[in-house]
Amino acid sequence: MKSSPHLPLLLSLSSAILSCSSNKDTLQRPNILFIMSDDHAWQAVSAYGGPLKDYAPTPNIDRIAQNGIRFDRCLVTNSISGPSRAVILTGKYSHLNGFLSNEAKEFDGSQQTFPKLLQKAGYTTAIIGKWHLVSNPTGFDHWEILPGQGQYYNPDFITAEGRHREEGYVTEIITEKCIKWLSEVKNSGKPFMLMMHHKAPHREWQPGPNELTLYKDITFPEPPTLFDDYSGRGRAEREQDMTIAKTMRLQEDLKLYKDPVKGKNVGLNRMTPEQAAAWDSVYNPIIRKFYANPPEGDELVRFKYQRYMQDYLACIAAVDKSVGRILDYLKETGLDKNTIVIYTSDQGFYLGEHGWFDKRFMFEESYRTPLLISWPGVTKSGSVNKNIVSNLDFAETFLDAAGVKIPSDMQGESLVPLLKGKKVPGWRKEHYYHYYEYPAVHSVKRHYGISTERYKLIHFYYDIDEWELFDLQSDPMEMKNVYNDPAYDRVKKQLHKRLEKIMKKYGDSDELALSFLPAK
Ligand code: SGN
Ligand code: CA
Repeated sequence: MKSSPHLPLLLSLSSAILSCSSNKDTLQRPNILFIMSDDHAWQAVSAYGGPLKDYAPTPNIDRIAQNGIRFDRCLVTNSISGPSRAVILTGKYSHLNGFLSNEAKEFDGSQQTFPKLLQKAGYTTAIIGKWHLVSNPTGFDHWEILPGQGQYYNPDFITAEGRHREEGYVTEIITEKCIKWLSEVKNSGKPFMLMMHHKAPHREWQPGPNELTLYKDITFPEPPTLFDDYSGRGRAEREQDMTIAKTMRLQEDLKLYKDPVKGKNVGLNRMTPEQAAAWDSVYNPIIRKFYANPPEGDELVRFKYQRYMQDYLACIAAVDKSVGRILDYLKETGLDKNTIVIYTSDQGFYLGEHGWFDKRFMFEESYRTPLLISWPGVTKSGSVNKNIVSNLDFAETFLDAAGVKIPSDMQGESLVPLLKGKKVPGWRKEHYYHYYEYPAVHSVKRHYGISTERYKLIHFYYDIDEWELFDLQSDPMEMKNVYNDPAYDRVKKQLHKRLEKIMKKYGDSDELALSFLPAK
């Protein structure tokens, strides 16, 4: 007997209806487009204002803020890629989801995640782009991921069928793949949840063919703490390995290969001859100029900062175009009317503040991540939210928006009431952080801590056992540890108590942290 051609559609519809509280809800459940880039500092999103906005605006990403809400204090629980992704998927802190650092063996894909729960509730789900969790994705009807960090030019992708290379620039390829997938599922009768995960603007900041010349002659404003000497703080700040001055490499990072003529330029081994020619036509003159009269000392740091910004921001320009392209697609197809769009990054990043690049520390530049959300008919255009929110909240937010029951073991809070513009009495007044990756690249020592609106108490435990306390009101750039200042005794005591309480709340403790370590 031949089955009806409509059978798959009917089946998926009925399963969606069964798993939801009412037929009406099912038909109106919103699509979710989650766009996440890698290492995109909020200082480099023009919707957040700040000095870079006039030099390197992000008009398309800003469209999400114009249509919806800009969250001004979205804090990550562990400022590093794999762990951040695991937290987003599970709605649980690293010590519970098991992916503590980028060096973790693999993400346990058998555990509960929000994509699985959405899938069960009738959503079609996909992830396209950076994954960084080693094991293959679970809970997705479709996945095409970059291996590890991925490559900028002619990247490899891993799918259920295996690994293959594609020609082109990674940001553009991911965008086209996402649009193709949307076009395939948009009439399926099911709501979708798509995670579009860009590799850019991750180190080594290789701009795409269409942005190579964008900022090459621009001089960007320097951050006031570019020449921070870390006085007034402890060993953790002094002993890291992430300064523009010492750590940033002239060749791989800044593309200043000494002998460009011999074809040693970055990425050449993956580039087509045409891509390499376009690359060299931009970089070779820069290289020649640099080695003809190489700057030294502070001037070299200034030069490196400018080169860094030129490439980093050019990578972001491609991400911004990607966001524009996908927003336009939603509009053209009418999907925009019922799609929640989220823009965020796996963490923040230093753009020369404290003399640094990279992330990891519980200081605002890397602890805070951009978060813009629009939800037609729900979010008020151009609104701003100043509550402490977190990537811990994403899973619950998406489940709540989809009308799916939130499991009691998830640890975040649904942002849906905030998206509706409600004042939520009793909203969290503090946030817990825990970073584990040490010894490792960039040498940022292990630490945990608590942040309130005004204060931050940080414990660099185990490796050095040092405490730091910052008053964000009198010291927004976090230049002075006041832990031993008697004027802060009362605050310090209170924060210690609150830290103890919040660790208990989330099931973390010194003992647990130490149990993850090899014996000393
Ligand atoms: C690579 C980078 C580091 C970066 C980590 C983690 N070095 O090792 O600078 O901190 O990734 O980044 S590179 O020379 O290979 O680019 S993360 O965003 O994936 O956590
Ligand atoms: Ca990252």
